[in-house]
Parts: sequence; structure tokens; C-alpha cells
Amino acid sequence: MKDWRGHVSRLLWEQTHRSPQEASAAQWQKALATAVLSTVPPVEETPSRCAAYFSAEFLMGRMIHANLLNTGLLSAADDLMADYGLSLAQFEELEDTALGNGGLGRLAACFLDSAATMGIPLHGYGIRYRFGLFRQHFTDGFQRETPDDWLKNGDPWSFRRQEERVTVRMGNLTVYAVPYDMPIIGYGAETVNYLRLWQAEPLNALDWDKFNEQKYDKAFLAADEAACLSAVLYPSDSTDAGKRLRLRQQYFFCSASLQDLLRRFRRSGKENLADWLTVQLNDTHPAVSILELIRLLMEEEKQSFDDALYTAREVFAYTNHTVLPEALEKWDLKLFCKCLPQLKKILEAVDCALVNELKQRGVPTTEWEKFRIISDGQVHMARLAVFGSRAVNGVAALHTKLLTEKLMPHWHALYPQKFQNKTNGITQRRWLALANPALAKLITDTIGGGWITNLTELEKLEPYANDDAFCEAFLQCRQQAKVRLASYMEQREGQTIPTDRLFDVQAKRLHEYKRQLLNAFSILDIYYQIREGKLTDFVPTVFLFGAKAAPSYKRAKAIIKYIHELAKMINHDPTVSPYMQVRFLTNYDVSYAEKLLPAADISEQISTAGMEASGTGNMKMMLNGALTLGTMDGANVEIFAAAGQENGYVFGATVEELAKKTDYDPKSLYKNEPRIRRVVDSLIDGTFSDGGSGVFQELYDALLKDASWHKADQYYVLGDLLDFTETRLRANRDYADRFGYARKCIRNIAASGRFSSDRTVLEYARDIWRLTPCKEEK
Ligand code: 26Q
Repeated sequence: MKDWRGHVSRLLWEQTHRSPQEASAAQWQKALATAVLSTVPPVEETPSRCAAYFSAEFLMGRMIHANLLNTGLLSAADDLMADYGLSLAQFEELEDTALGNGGLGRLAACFLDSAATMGIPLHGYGIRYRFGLFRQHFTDGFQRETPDDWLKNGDPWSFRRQEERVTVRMGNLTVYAVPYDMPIIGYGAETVNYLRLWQAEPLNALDWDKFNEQKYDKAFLAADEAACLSAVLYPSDSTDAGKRLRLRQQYFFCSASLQDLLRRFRRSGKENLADWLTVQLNDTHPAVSILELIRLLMEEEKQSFDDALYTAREVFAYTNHTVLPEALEKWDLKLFCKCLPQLKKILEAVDCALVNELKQRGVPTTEWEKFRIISDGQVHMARLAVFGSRAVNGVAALHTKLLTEKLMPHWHALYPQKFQNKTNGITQRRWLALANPALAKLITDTIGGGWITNLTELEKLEPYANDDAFCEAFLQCRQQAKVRLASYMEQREGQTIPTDRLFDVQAKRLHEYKRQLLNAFSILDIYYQIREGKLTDFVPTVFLFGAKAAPSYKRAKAIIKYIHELAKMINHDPTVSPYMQVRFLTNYDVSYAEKLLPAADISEQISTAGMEASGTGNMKMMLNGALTLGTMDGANVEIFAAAGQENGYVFGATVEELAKKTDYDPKSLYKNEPRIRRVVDSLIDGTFSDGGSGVFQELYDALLKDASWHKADQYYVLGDLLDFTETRLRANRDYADRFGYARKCIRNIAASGRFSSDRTVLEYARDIWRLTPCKEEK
């Protein structure tokens, strides 16, 4: 280890000509990255069989701490920096790698960590966006966005592989796809996989003739058009329907990735592509791959269409992440064919093959339209993905049930064997070992360190729920996490929070179905009750929100403004602010989550039942011992089942109940329930100001007035409001018994083993990728 330290110091000097004391965080990171990467074995080329994870998003966060942990160099690096009066916390000033929006992108990152740790050859393929998810700030409570210049301090974890570039053609635009490889180091560093992200570059960086004609703007035009392809991540996590550039982005990385994999396949000496490779499609974003693989097999391998289609249907597997109809990708057929003319014939042929199969299997012609990939002048990507894949999975038990029974019952009837469930998971290396060092140490001191690679070991904590000394130690860890968050907020926001309170946390993308507005209304309801002296035993609480809204999502932005107004009123009310504080964190990202989630006492998971496919923040908070306050939705159902309902707080209408409420009338609730009326009226009675923008009136109308395209309060905010507040107040009262509450927290931790992404990727490997981990399970 002495050597390693000398190595780092030498690197620092060679790379920067700065002494360790003078070197910046970015320079230290680069030296450490070089040193870390030099210790790990190379990626195994062409293994006997592998899987590729195609995803438009990889939300990696910061890699420095994770890579130091996984190579066993974390404390060595910490000691080294300490010698110069520095610490690993220094790296907090560096940018996150935020090439993703939210859950789906972070899931991809967790899977890569888990697969490498479990010895599964799974490689990531995606886009090297020049700008990741926008940075958020607020002016007068309104969200503003600025570009995320994540590369400004360099990218020391990736290698440019110029020699492995490929060309991609889209109509009359042809570009290079240049790969950047980030080694993915498993815990213990026995397995190294790769994440290959493609950057679009022009065939000619400069039009020489135009330049010499002094037409300077024209001289760079073609180059700019190419660079545009991988320039920005679309900041919407539902639809950004019909955007031509988005389709081009998808095709760009899919074509490049498939060309790359075919090249590797040829080197492998294997005969049959499907024997060597499974491609997992992370939602429909990369589903155009199905058509592109067929095209490549026909053109490059001279296969017949039928053979190529057969191969594609053996190679691909599709993960669905949503049942919301508006979030299912569809492309205008004309736009699709104009953008990707080389796929037109193949698209039609695949649609035709589908029809033949329907015919063959005796599906009545009247049913065909529901299946057709081309229908209504649109290309239905989910249909293409289901038809073109060997396996289709949902991401939580309830979600898979809704997928097969409600969203795609006809497909399920046709291919019952294709459908499976793979409940999501999270990596405990990042979300416990790194994010909550105090708790991680307590757990390891108590039951040993096996949980790092086998999370079900946490079951051994169960008996300690009744051990007062352990409860006390747990509560101290929770306290430390709160103090840590408070000082981090001081640093990021210039404002802190009191730490001697209950922390109630809702952190996730802003969406109507996630119901941040329900949370806000309930806080306001409680506020009024306290003011009126009706609630005298309320345990002082800090309500924390972290959320970004898609820039074009007006209502989501209105809700952000509303929460800011609510916070302003409550925090400035001297009679109530000792009991309640409301904070909206600025620019919630992976690094913020690492500080926030370990500090939560209550994990808010309050989506309208049936709408959240899984959720993964719920798992992160459970793992750190928060109690879930949630609906019977997504993975909450499995969380409550694992921990026991008595160790959490369930509320709200269930999927079945909602299905029966066809006559739901929010207006009568509004009329008959004064508490509901009072909070809803705050939108329009002058309690809060939307700065004259009219956005609060629009929220009000969405709750009470039927619009032409959907019914009033379609997320059942008012319907669940009273039950939610009641349940939340019960949790608040329970919290007063510190040890009683801690016991429940510990039982949650003990039951969280199932929610490791190690378990999830092992299931994918066994049931879909047909891969056996290449090392012994630890
Ligand atoms: C689609 C078309 C055009 C532009 C953007 C998009 C787009 C981008 C991102 C659509 C969806 C997303 C991301 C979706 C997402 O994050 N879904 C979440 O996935 C998690 C992992 O499975 C689940 O836990 C969450 O429940 C689900 O909401």
C-alpha cells in the first residue's frame, strides 16, 4: 500500500506539476482515478456468453468513492489525503455524472455495479451526452434550468477508443460514433465490465472549401449537426413525444452498439448470435435496435429476413417501466420513415410477420389492430418490443400483474411464457456502505461485513430490534446522518435545518401521479390544525422535498412553485415554525440523495395506486431504516410484505378500489369536507401567490373541472387526502416513542435484503440472460 501512495503522489506531480497541497479536487481525482484503474484487471474480451444493457440513460453519480470502495482503496486514499490536511469529502465539489433523468437511469447504474460484483458479464451501452440532466435553481420559487456541463473538469474514468469508432447513417446524415469506455469495477475488483457510451462526431470537422471561401458559419455547419446528436439528454422522464432528434439519438446509439457487438461476436468464433448474446432493452427507448439488428444481419451477414427476425427475437429482452398510456413511445410513421429510411422496409416486414403469426395462432382479425406495430399512422414501440423479444418483464410484482392483466392482456394471452417479473433493486455498496458510513459500521460490528455482497445477511439484525443498546446506537447513527445532511445543505444552499426533528422526505422526479401536491396539501392541513390549537402533541418535523420537473411540464412546475409558497408561509410563521419546517432542496441529484436518504425517518411513497411501476428511492430509504408511509403501489407492496405492515404506514385507495370508483366526484368532496376545501382554496383565495402567472388556477381546475381529455383529479389527490393526513399523524405520534420507533426502523433494515440489485441481476442472469455468475457466490 506504501507503493500505491507513492504512485498517487507521483501521478499528481506528473499530471499537474502541483504539490499535493496545491492540487485541486479535480486534479486529485484524476491522479486517484489513474492509480485505481491501473490496479484492476482488463475487461475480458469476448467471453463465452454475455449480456448487453441498452439504455438511453445511465445515472452514475460520482464514481470516485464507489471505485475506491470496490478496489479496497478507500481508506488508503482517505489516509493519504489526510496527510495533506485534505479529505475524500473534497470531491463533493465535483460534478455528478447525471446522464439520466431518474429511476430508470439510476437502475441501470445499480445493475452495472451489481453485475460486476456478482461476476456477471453485463456491459452497458448508451450515449455520451455532452450535457446531462439540467441543473435546477429557483428564482422566487419558480424552477429555472441551466445546462449541466459535467465534463468541465474532465472525465478521468473513461477511455476514448478512437480506433473502435463506427459510422452511423440516418437518411442523408452520416456521423461517426466514437466510443468512450468506463471500466465498471465489481466489489473486490475480480470482475471488470465496461460501460460504452457513444459520442457523435462529424465525418469532417471542417468544410475546408467553405472556410477558404470565408463562409465561416457554413464551414462548421455539418460538424454542428453531428455533434447535436449526442449533445443533450432529453430532460423529460415521461413523454417528449415525436421529437425527431430523440429518435435519431436512439437510432444512433443502437446502431453503433449493435455494430460493435457484431464485431465482437465475429471475433468470438461462435456461430449463433443468440448463443453468445442477450440484449436487455431498458424500456422502449432502444427498441429500434430490433429493426436495426435485422438490417445489419441481412446486409452484413447476408441472412434472409426470416432468419434475421428469428435471431432478433432470440437476442432481445424488454423491460417495461410504465403502465401510463401517455408514457408509451409512439412515433409518427412518416417522421419515422423520413428519419430512418433504411428501416422502412424492415419495419413493414416485421409488422407483416406479426400479422402472419396472429393468423397462424388463430387470433380473430377483429383483434389485430391492438397488436399492429404500425397502426393509425404511428409506430408503436412497446408492441415492437414485445413482438421482437424473447422475454418481457415488469419491475415489481404489482406492476407485472398490471402489465399482463391490464396493459397487455392480449399479448400475455398470446405469449404467456414471455412475461416475467423482476422486482427492482439498489446497490447496497453505494446506498449503505458509502452513503451511511456510521450505520454501515454499526451493522458490520454487529453481524459482520457479509451484507456488502449478500444483503440478506441483514436478517441477522432482526433480534437486535429488541436490544436497547443497539436501538440507542442506531438512533445515534440516524442523528449523525441528519447532522451530515444539515451541514451539506449549509454548503449547497447556504441555509441549514434543525436536526432535532423528525425528517419526513419525499425525493423523486416531480410528477402528478407521484402526488407531491397531496403531500403539500396535507402539510397545509396540519399547519391549520396546529394554528387552531387542535393538534397539541405534534412532534416537530422537517418536511423535505427534492424534485426536478421536466422543463416543459407546466403543472409540475406549478407544484414546485406552490411548495415554495407553502414553505415561505410556514417557515415564517413564528407560532407554527417551531413545529414544522418545509424545505425544497435545490438541484436534487445522486450526490444529494446520498446525504438525504440516510437522514429520513419517514419515506414518502404516495403515488396513486397502480401508477408507480416500482420506485427505488423507497428501497434506498428502507435500507437506511426509514419507515415507509405509502400507498399499495409498485414495490411498496413488497416492502410492506417484507417488513410487516405494522412496521410501516399504509394508506389510500388500492388498485382494486380505484377501479371500482368510476363515479369519483372530487367536487362533492370539496363541497362536503371543509378541510379539503380549505387547502384546495389556497390555490385561488390569495393565501399564496403564483406571481400572476395563473398556474395555481390551472392546478385548481385540474382538480375540480373535467377537461376534455381526462377527468378531474385523475390522480385521486382529494380522495386520499384525509386518510393520508390521518396516517401521517399516526406515524408522527409513534415517533414520540423513540425506542418503539427505532425498533420498527431496525426491522425494516433487517427485511431489506431482497431489495439488493445483486438479487435482481442474479434473477435476470438466471431467467433471461442465461448466464451463470463466473465466480462463486459469496
Ligand atoms: C420518452 C420519450 C421521449 C423523451 C423521454 C422519454 C422518457 C425518458 C425517461 C421516458 C421515461 C423515462 C424514465 C422513466 C423512469 O425513470 N421510470 C421509472 O423507472 C424506475 C425503474 O424501473 C421505476 O422504479 C419507476 O417506478 C419508474 O417511474
